[in-house]
Amino acid sequence: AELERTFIAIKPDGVQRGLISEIISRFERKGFKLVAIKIVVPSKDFAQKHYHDLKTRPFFDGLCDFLSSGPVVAMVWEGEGVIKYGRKLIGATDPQKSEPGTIRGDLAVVVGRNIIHGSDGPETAKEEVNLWFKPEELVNYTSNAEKIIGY
Ligand code: DAT
Ligand code: MG
Repeated sequence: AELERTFIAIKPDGVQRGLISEIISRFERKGFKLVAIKIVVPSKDFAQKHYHDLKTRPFFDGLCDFLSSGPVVAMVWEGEGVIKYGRKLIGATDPQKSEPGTIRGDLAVVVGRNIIHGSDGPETAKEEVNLWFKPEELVNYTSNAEKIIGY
């Protein structure tokens, strides 16, 4: 089966707070498969491309300044239902409304510093994976675990 992929990024606040391994481990333990990862400081222009859907929002400029303010860990995760379930692992946009047990619910406090990004649907997932990664940066492999996990 053609496996679903999503784009996940640990934003500069998550990186600076030492939450890289905590965040990766939540996706890894769930059973999703990491197929691309790198650490980059995006330019403001790049951040504007990433968040282009939000360009009319009042917080757009501050959001793009923030995303480009430091290192971001960019990843692609693969697995059955990973786009939608990845959003569940992440929790609601505003950490005040994210449930405990979610990444934002457990680890973040305010909406402008919510530590992680995840694609919100199949179209944006494709778009974001293509924006952040070249095709050759995505690794195809079989993990020992995936047959046991069930995909
Ligand atoms: P999400 O990141 O959950 O997909 P989004 O796409 O609506 O949320 O917004 C992108 C980011 O913009 C979000 O992670 C944090 C910031 N943001 C959203 N709403 C905001 C608001 N009302 N004030 C400040 N920042 C906001
Ligand atoms: Mg979004």
